[in-house]
Order: sequence, then C-alpha cells, then structure tokens
Amino acid sequence: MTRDPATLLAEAVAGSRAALARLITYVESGGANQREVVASAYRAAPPYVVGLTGPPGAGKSTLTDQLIATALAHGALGAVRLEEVGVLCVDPSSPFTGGAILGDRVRMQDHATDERVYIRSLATRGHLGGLSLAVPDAVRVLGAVGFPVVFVETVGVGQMEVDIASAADTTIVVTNPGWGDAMQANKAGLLEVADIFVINKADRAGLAETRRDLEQMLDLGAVREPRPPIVATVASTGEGTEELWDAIVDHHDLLLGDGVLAHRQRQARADLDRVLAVAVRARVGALAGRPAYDEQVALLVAGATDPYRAAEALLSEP
Ligand SMILES: Nc1nc2c(ncn2[C@@H]2O[C@H](COP(=O)(O)OP(=O)(O)OP(=O)(O)O)[C@@H](O)[C@H]2O)c(=O)[nH]1
Ligand SMILES: [Mg+2]
Repeated sequence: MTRDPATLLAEAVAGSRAALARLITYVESGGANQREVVASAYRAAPPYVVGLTGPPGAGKSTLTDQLIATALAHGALGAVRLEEVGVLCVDPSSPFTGGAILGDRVRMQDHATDERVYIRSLATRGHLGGLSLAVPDAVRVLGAVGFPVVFVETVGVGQMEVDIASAADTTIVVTNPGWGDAMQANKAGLLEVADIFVINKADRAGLAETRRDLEQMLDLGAVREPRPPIVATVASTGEGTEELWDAIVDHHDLLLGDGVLAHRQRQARADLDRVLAVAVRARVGALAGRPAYDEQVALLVAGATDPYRAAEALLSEP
C-alpha cells in the first residue's frame, strides 16, 4: 500500500479504512508525514466533536455505543446528515500503550463490524506534544475524510483530559452515583469544560445525592449560560440515551446558531495555542540543554544572579 499522504487521503475519502488508519498513525507518530497530513486535514471543514470524559469504568464506552446507535437512527445532527460516525478512544494515563492493547478497553462490540462506524484508539508513541495534539489532528483527519460527527472518549478527570476535552464542541462529563468526592477534587476543571453532565449507572443507589451535589457545584461555580443540563442514564440498557441525544442537539444548535463565527474563532485560537504551547516547551527544553544554562544555574547557586536575569540572559542568546 502507498505511504504517500496525498494518495492515502484520496483513498480514505473514497472509503478505504486501511488508508484512514495509516493517516491517523501519521498524526499519532509525528514527523514529516504528519505535517503533510495536517496541512490537508485543516483545510477541510471540521467535524462536530462530542467529547465524553470521566473516570475509568464510568460507562463512557457503553454510553458512546448507545449514542452511535441513536445518532445513526436519527440520521442527522442539526442540518448535517449523519450517515457515518467516527470514534476516537484516548487513555492519557497510559501514554506508551499501543493501540492494540488500548483496543481491548474499547467495549463497543455492537458497532465493531458496522461499516458506518470507524472506531480507533489513540496512543502517543512518545512524540512531542503527545495526545493533546494528536487528538485534535486525528479529529480533523476524520473530518477531511467525510465523517460529520466524531465522538472522543477520554479516560480520567485530570488537567490533560480537560485539555483534550476542550478540543470538543460538546463536552459530556460522565459521572456515577456516589462520585461526589472525586468531583469536588476536580471541581474547577470540570465546571469549565462540561456542557452536559451525565450520571450514568443510574440504576445504582445514590442518584439523588449525586444530582444534588452536582446542582450545588453548579450553584457555587461561575455562572454558565445556559446552565449545563444533568442527564441520568443507564448505558447498559439504553435508558436516558434519547434525552442525552436531545441535550447534545440543543447544545449543537446553540453553538452553531448565531454564534458560529465566534465558536470557530475560539476553536482556531485553541488549535493555535496548543501548537504554540508545545513549541514553547520545546524551546525551553533546548535552552536547558545548552552550556549557558548550566552557567546560569551556577550563578544562581552562588547568589550572583536571580532567575529573571538568568532567563533574560538565556533568551537573549542567538
Ligand atoms: N449497572 C450498570 N453498569 C453499567 C452501566 N453502564 C456501563 N456499565 C458497566 O460498567 C462497566 C464499564 O463500562 P465501560 O463502558 O467500559 O466504561 P468506560 O468508562 O468506557 O471504561 P474505561 O474506558 O475502561 O475507562 C461495564 O461492565 C459496563 O457493562 C450502567 O448504566 N449500569
Ligand atoms: Mg472505555
């Protein structure tokens, strides 16, 4: 099979899943091919991204499975016809795990053989910037290939997951009954990114308490307009999935209604900031590798300079 990105893209647009898989491997691995793939991918319109994040085992994959079925049954999201759905599964806690092993965690068997559904696990393979760049890039590849909607499942509730989630258009934070404590610890980040809260495993005890905790958290947090809805689901039976889909459609209509330009600008700024942040970190790493850096460290130890002057000295070097 060809390895040329332009040819692969044409093949993937024509329906080749093998070509698509190779394109995503390129953005995952970094390097020259990555740049070429990205150059084409970002020229196409972005897909609509629904992010699901939450702790391990919260039911994100089971829920995604239900949402895929619901999405395809409705056949549209707003004005966009929906004949195919892409799914990316991300596990930032195991950055060096290969896709095959990650794939074992993907419990979306209902759609494993459905031609309308493309499911892919993403790993960093150690390249600079890692998943925070690979995820949005892979999303844009799926968009360029013709997927109008992409679901992104991310495990965890830390800062990195919040970063990845912020690349989504609609972010769903999946919780379970009794999850109040973990929620408190991550209050700020979650409040910022959640467009919809889901309390999954609503068949278990503690639903009312968790809903109350969430409502309180929303009351105390910065005022968000509109207030993120809280939807109870039982992903294993499908209960609540229609309500969740309605909430996604509402949020989609809100974002892509009158405010579409503002939304695209926010998205473009986020895309640029992510790449800038990685480039700046790389610059810091390069500076730290120079002999001049060690000299400034020695001066600091001797009390002969301060960190601001030391940084200025390093940054002013050619
Ligand atoms: N009782 C009950 N079990 C559920 C529900 N949703 C999912 N499960 C079960 O919870 C377990 C974990 O579900 P997953 O969908 O794999 O959860 P996940 O969040 O994707 O897990 P990771 O990707 O490993 O973080 C499975 O055994 C599911 O069958 C639910 O609503 N009620
Ligand atoms: Mg999962």
